[in-house]
Amino acid sequence: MTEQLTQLQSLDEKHHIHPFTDQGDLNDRGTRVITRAEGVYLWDAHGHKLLDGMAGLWCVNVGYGRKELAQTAYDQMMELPYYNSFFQCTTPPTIKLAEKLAELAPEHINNVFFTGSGSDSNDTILRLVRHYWACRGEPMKSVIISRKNGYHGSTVAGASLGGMTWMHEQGNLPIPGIVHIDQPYWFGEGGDEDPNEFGLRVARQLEEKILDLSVDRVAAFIAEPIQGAGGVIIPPETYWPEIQRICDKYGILLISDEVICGFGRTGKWFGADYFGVKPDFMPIAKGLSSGYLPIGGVMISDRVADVLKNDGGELAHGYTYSGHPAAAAVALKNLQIIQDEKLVERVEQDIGPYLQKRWRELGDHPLVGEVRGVGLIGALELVKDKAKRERHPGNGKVGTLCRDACTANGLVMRATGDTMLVSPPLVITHEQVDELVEKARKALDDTLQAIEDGALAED
Ligand code: PXG
Repeated sequence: MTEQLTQLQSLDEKHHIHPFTDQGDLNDRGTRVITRAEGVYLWDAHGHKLLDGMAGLWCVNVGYGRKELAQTAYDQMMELPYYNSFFQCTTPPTIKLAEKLAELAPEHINNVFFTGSGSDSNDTILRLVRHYWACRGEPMKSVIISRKNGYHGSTVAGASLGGMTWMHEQGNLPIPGIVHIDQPYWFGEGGDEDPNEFGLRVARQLEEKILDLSVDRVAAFIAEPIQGAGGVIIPPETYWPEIQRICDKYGILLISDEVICGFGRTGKWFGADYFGVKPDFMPIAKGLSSGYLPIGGVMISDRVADVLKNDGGELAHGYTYSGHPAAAAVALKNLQIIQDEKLVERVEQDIGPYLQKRWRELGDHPLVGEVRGVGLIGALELVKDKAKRERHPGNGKVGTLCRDACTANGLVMRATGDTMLVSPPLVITHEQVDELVEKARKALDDTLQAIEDGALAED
């Protein structure tokens, strides 16, 4: 395999531009080629086994190696591999998936527009939100308020709605009509304020921004129930109820980005259910098909769908792969597995509490300044001084050290700056949670040792 691997790495270097990757750095190290997977484990081309603490990219909810999903794709491709949902057509699995999603979503949400990914979903939402207000005779209502350090995808609207300034720097973003308020990140930005007071204060920035811009210009507010890529940021308890109050008071649409939180991650079907909020739009993707085939969607509340369906005329929007039959059939089967195996209930009542209990034990490690999590999602803040919540020098260097130590110890964990993140498949067992936590602790020890050996010295 080594010779074959060297050849693959050289071809990769020549021909493949990777997403979210420093290509020079990658080529120096050589691409890690993942060759197979089963359950919660991955194997790379060297034959190294890794516990996938990230479920791919927060998406392989039912775990790897599900033969039923492969069989469903095969059967659907033999029957009808492709047809579209344009021009008064569609396919049976597309319709059945729409019905299933309406059953699973909160009661007031009964319609879906299909896309190919989470980014497509947020681009779609930007257009639908503005179209909705135009249909209501208020075309001036077009500004969408979003949050700094939010992640809503990588396309033009997705990256603009997102609040990652380092992404905005490439491609002249954000586009006009999108403004950002602060995130509810108490550990990083709350200072000495009580977390609940901090939560209220940052939520009220929404109200200030609406009044500042004038209500007649504001169309919607978008946020992830729990920020994922930004660092598993779980808002204080006071935050979401206040956001809901403000959206209700000013009649602006609420968009709950469920691309990560959806399909069981928090122990509820959707993050909106977990926080008890009532969104008008929910972008979905990832866990919808557990990543077996690419598919996304926009779930739409009845009050918005009624306007779009009755007063919207022809919808001038759609993708070749909107409602793709093979992807829809696989998504439907995936949802069936989640229901049959009671994976959402399992996250709420069994494996979620167990992961949270074991994960919190890492709080006693000298490097860890905060441990937090909900359901099967967790974060560790790596710090120099716990009491002061002070970071190590190097701007994310400790996170990178720890991530590499995890990989060396057979665990995939993601680092956002100096915040370590996990989001394992929903099927992870108790023994595998023990393995995850033990490997994470070993990686923390190795990271601390590296710091003591001078790994940050040049900073
Ligand atoms: N919304 C949210 C909340 C997401 O997390 C998207 C939209 C975009 O989805 P697509 O399918 O277009 O990627 C996402 C995606 C990371 C990472 O490193 C996170 C995502 C994607 C890639 C990497 O944490 N989230």
